[in-house]
Amino acid sequence: MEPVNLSDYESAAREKLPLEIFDYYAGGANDEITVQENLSAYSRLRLQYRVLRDVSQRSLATTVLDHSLAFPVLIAPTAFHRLAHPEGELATARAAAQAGTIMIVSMVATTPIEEVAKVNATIPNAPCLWMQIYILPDRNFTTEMVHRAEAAGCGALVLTVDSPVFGQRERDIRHRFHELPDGLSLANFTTFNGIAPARFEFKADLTWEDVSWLRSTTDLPILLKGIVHPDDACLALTHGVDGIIVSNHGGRQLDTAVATIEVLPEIVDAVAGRLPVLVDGGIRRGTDVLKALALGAAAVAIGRPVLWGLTVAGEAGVGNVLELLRREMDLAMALCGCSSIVEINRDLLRL
Ligand code: FNR
Ligand code: LAC
Repeated sequence: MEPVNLSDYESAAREKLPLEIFDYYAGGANDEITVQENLSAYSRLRLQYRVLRDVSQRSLATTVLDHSLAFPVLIAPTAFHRLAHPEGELATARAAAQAGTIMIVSMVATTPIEEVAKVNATIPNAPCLWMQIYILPDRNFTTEMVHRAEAAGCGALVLTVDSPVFGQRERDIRHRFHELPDGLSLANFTTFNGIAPARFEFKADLTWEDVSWLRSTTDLPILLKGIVHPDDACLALTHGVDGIIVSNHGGRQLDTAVATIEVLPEIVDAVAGRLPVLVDGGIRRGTDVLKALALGAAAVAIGRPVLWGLTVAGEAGVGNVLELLRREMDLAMALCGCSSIVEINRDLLRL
């Protein structure tokens, strides 16, 4: 049956993927309480909609850091797209560009950033890509990665800060799923311009000093991804950061971490409009997007649903996942009495 919502895509992907790959994508840390909580926190929120507001003409368009988006849903960085589909990140990039939104390309992609950028550039009026990075213990390699992202035309860097060490993914431990199958590689970690590849390892001594260092290496906007505490949001402000993504890595790092939508309001209040705040984790419905925007998010990002779409039908599958969410959001706006993104505010939520 044709999938009619994002959850149908998950079911279809579960049928199609080898179990260890499905579990790598779907799973999280330890008991996966945060994986669940990211979802259930949205279902606990209730919308108190408005009526009689002429919603015949609606626009979902918005801008984030001066980048225009057709609707406020970005693609969160996720690793290893070629585990889902042979075209991998290239299919995802085409779908994002066609939909008029930004793909945040993972540093641990199975396609080099240059090739993803080349595909993005073939689509008229495509928003630019953003590049997600981890700061590795090897700063030279990290600097090279930043320069490659700049040269490839990426519009921002997304520094993931929730991973000084790797979370305990028990599904992967059970399946002994620790290596990519033959033929796939961490494509950004091959020799480039004579620079030898670094080993992919997290930097356990990562601090705000690394953020300042990264700031000094580039003029690109930098967003910090993985913030859940308002005090860290305030520190981000004093370290020259340009945006925040409230995220707990989809519940894959610290289990029993707070649901992102629950802490979004306090982070929005802490930064008080000085930075755009985005949020990811558990967004599966148009009403979830509306709730996140109502609580002050400039935009949201989705991770796993993109992998399900990619698994089921490559570029078309990712495109349909985005389109289903866009249509649901458009419907939710109409039923809430909102004709444009700026009309979505906290009054819509019964807290
Ligand atoms: C991720 N995520 C992630 N984040 C990141 O900064 N770099 C990465 O390489 C990855 N890789 C990755 C792989 C897989 C399989 C998943 C599911 C997630 C986290 C991702 O960007 C995002 O924070 C969450 O996926 C958002 O939650 P949902 O939408 O999956 O619920
Ligand atoms: C993950 C890493 C790669 O969540 O970010 O699997």
